Amino acid sequence: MTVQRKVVLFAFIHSFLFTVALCRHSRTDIVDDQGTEVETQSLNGKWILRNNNGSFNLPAEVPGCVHTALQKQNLIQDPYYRFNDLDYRWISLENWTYSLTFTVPHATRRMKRVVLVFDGVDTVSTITLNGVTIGTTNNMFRSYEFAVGGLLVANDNILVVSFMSAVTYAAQRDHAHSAYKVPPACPPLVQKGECHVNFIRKAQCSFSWDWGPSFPTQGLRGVELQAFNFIRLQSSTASTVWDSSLSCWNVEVELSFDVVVATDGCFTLVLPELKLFQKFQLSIKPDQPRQSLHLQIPSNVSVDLWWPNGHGQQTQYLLFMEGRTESRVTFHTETKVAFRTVELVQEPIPSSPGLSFYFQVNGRLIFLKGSNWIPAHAFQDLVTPDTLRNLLQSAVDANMNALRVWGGGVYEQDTFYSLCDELGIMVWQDFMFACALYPTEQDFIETVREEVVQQVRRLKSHPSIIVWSGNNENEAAIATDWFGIPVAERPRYVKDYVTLYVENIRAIVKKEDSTRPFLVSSPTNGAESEKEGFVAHNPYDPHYGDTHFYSYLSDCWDWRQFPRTRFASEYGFQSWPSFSTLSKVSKPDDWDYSSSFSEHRQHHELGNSQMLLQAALHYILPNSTDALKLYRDSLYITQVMQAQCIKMQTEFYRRSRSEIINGEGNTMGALYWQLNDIWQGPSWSSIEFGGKWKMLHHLAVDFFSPVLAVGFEENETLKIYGVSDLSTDLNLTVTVTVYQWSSLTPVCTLVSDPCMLKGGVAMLMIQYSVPALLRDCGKCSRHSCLVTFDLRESANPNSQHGPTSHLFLTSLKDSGLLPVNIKASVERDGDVFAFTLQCDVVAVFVWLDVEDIAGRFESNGFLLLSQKRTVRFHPWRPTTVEELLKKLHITSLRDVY
Ligand code: BMA
Repeated sequence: MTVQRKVVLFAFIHSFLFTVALCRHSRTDIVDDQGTEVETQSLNGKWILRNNNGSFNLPAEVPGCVHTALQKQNLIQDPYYRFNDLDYRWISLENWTYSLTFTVPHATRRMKRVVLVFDGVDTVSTITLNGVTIGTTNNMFRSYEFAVGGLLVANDNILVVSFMSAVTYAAQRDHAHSAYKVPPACPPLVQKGECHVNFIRKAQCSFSWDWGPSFPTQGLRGVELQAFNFIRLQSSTASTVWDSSLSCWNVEVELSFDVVVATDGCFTLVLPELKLFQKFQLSIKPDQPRQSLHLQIPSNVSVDLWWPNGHGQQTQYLLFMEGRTESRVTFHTETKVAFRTVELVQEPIPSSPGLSFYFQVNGRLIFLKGSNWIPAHAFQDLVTPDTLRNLLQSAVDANMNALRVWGGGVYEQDTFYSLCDELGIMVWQDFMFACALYPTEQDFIETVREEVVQQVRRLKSHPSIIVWSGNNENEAAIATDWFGIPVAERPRYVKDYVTLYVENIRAIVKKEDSTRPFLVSSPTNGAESEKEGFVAHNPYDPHYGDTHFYSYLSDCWDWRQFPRTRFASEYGFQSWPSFSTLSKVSKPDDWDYSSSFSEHRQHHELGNSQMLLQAALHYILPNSTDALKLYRDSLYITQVMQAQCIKMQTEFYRRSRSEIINGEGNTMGALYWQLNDIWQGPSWSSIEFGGKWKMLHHLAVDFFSPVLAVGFEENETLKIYGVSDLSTDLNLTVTVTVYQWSSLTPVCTLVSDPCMLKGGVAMLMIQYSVPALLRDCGKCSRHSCLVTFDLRESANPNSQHGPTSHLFLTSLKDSGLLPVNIKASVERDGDVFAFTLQCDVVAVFVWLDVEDIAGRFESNGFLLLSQKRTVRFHPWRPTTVEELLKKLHITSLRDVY
C-alpha cells in the first residue's frame, strides 16, 4: 500500500468511527452493573492428560493431541521414526482423558449465559464440568458449544474431556450398522491401518493411506469460556456477489448471534479503501439469530478484481463491521473481501460428444495448473503458518495457480485459505469423504449437516475457493464396483450416496453459498453424472467432467496412453524422498532399497518395484557396488522417473487445451497427485516432508510456465506446440537446436518462420520429420543426439518466452550418454550461495544435494548444456561455503551405473 493510500484510509476510518459513535441508543434500562460485553476466558494452555488405567499422567498443551504431548514429555520417541507407527499403535487404542482445573471470576459466573466453546474436538468424547455431563462429540470437523451456566463454582472448576479411542468407536458403529455392510471394512494390509474409518467423522487418512501412516490421535484444538448478559456474536461471514441484472457488486455480511434478550442494533459496514459505508438497523431476537447486511457497490465505484496467480493482481479490500445494540453491546469485526466471479462451464462442444468442463474466472477462461493437497502432518497441531507458507509459496514458485484440497484429509485451517487468497491459488475444496461408501443413519447425517454448515460459513468468504466437491472418488467407487457389491444390492448404495451428497451436502451448500459451483464428486462426469442419477455409468469418461488417471507400468513417455480428458484432476507416479529426509527417521541398517524399513514405509502394494520397473523402461538402473551409493542412487532414479513421467503427462494435457481429436480434448486443467507429504516415505508428492523440493517440483517450474514449447513425436515427426496462458498474442519463432551427447557445441540450429501464438491457446508451431532432421543436421542419430527448442519473439530473438525445452529421441538407456565429470565451486553472495558447475559433455537430470542443509536451489534436475552454469542456493539456516562443499553431492543420470 502506498503512503498516500494509507493516509486516506486513516482519515476515512477516523471519520467513520466518529459517525458510529453518534449512533443513537435510546434504551439503557437493561444494562446492569455487571457490564454488557462478552467476557472471554481462554482455557488453552496446560491441561492434564491421563490414559485409562492412570499409568500415564502428564501435562499436555491445548491446542494439542496425545501423541505430541507424550513426545514433548519424552515418554515416546518421534512417532515418525522407523517402525514407531506400529510400535505406538497402542496410543490410539487407549481412551485418553484431558482435564483442566480453572477458576472463574465472580462477575463471569453471574452473567446470564455462559458457554464453553470448543473450536475442535478430535473426535469422540464425553465432556463433564464439575461432574456433570455437558455434552458429547463425534466429529472433528466442527466446533461445539455447550451452555454451562449454573455449573460453575468460584475455584477449582473441573473440566474433563473423556475420549474414546476413534478406532474402537468406528468398530462399534460398524457393528451396530447390522442391516448391511458399508465397505471398505479395512484398508489394504500394506497400509498397516485401522478399520471402518468411514463410520467416524475424522480425517479419513488418519487410519492410514497409501502414502501415510495410521495415527488416529485424540486431542483438542482450542477451548474458551464465553459469558454475557444480552447478546454475543457467534460468527460473521462476508462475501461478494455479482448481480448480473444490475451489473454491480454486493457485499453480503451474515451475522450469527447468540441472543439472551431481544434487542435493536445499529450496524455499519465500512470499506475504507473504496470510501464506502452503510448503516443498518437490526432487530435481533432469540428465534431469529441470523442477520444479513447487504452493501451495494455503486456502479460508479470501480473495484479491482481478484485474479488467480499469473492472470493479474490478488486485490483484497478491508471490510470493517461495527455495531452497537440498545443493550450497549458493541461489536467490531475486521476482515477482507475480494471481488471475482467463477463459473464452471459445461456445455456442448462442436465436433465432440459430451460437454466442456472448464473454469471461467471474471469471465476469463483459465487453465488450472497445480496439484493436490493432503494434510501436512498427522498431528495437525504441528502444522505451523510457516509450514503452510513454505508449501504454498513453493506451489506459486512452480507456476501453479490451483490446488485441490483432497477429501481424505481435513478442511484446512484459516491461514491456509488466507495464504491462497494472497498468493492467487485457486482451491478446489472437497468435502471430507474419500474412497469409501458411507452410512446414512440419522445421527451421522445430522453431524455431517452441522459440519457442512459450519465449514461453508467459515470458508465462503475466501476468493481462492472456486468450487466445492462432495467427495473423492466415491461416485467411481460405486460405478466401477470397487467393493464387489452384488448388482441386486447396488440401488441401496446409490440411494445412500444420493442421500448424503445430494440431498444433504449439496442442498446445504446451495442454500449457504450461491457464488460457486458444486460438484458431487471427483472424478465425475458433472452434469452428465447428474442426468444419470448422480452415479454415471463411467465417471472416468474423458468427454465429461474431470478424470483421475494412474498407470504405473505402461510407458509414461508414450503420450498416446494418457486420456485426452477435459480436466485432469489427479494423475501421478511415486518416488522416494531424498536421503537427508529419510535419514532423519532411519538408521544405517535401513539404507537399502529392499530393507524392511523400505518395505514398511511403502503403503502402496508393489509400489517399490513399480517405481523401478517404470524407471527401467528408459534408464539403466543403479548398480553401484557401494551399498550406500546404491541406495542413494536408487532414491535418485525414482525421482528422475517421477519427474519425467509427470512432465510428459502434464505437457500432453497443456498442449491439448485447444484441440479436439476423435471427440476428445479441450483439456483445461492439470492437477497432479500430490503436492506435499504427511511423513518421510515414498509417495506421489513433489515436495518432501520438511519442504525440500523433489526433482518433480523443480521440473514443474518449467512445465507449468505460462508460455511453453512442448515437443513430442508422432509417426516419426517431431511436433512442437506453443502453449500460452497469457491473454495477449505473441509473434514467435521456434528455435530448434540439435546436440550430440558428446559435445556442448550444437550440431545445428534451425529457426522457424514467425508464427502467431494467440493468448490462451495451444497450437502446432512447427514440425520436422525426425529422420530428415537428423540427416540434414549431419553426424546425428537418435542415439547420439538430442533436440532442444524454445520460443522467441520474432522481432527480437534475444527475448525468449518460457524455458528451453528438450526431447530425447530414444530411451536414455539406449543413448550415447557419456560419463560426466562435473566440477563445482561455491561462492557466498550475501545470504545466498552461488554454485558454479563446469562440464564438457551433456549431462542429464543433474541433481545438486547438500544433505541436511535445508534450503532451495533455484534450479535442479536440469539438463546441463553449457560448459559453465551457475545455480544459486537459498539456505534456510546459517551455513558456510565449507559446509556446503563438504555436503555437496552432484549426481547426473550417467553417474548411477
Ligand atoms: C488417488 C487419491 C488418493 C490416493 C492416490 C494414489 O485416487 O484420491 O486416494 O492416495 O490416488 O493412489
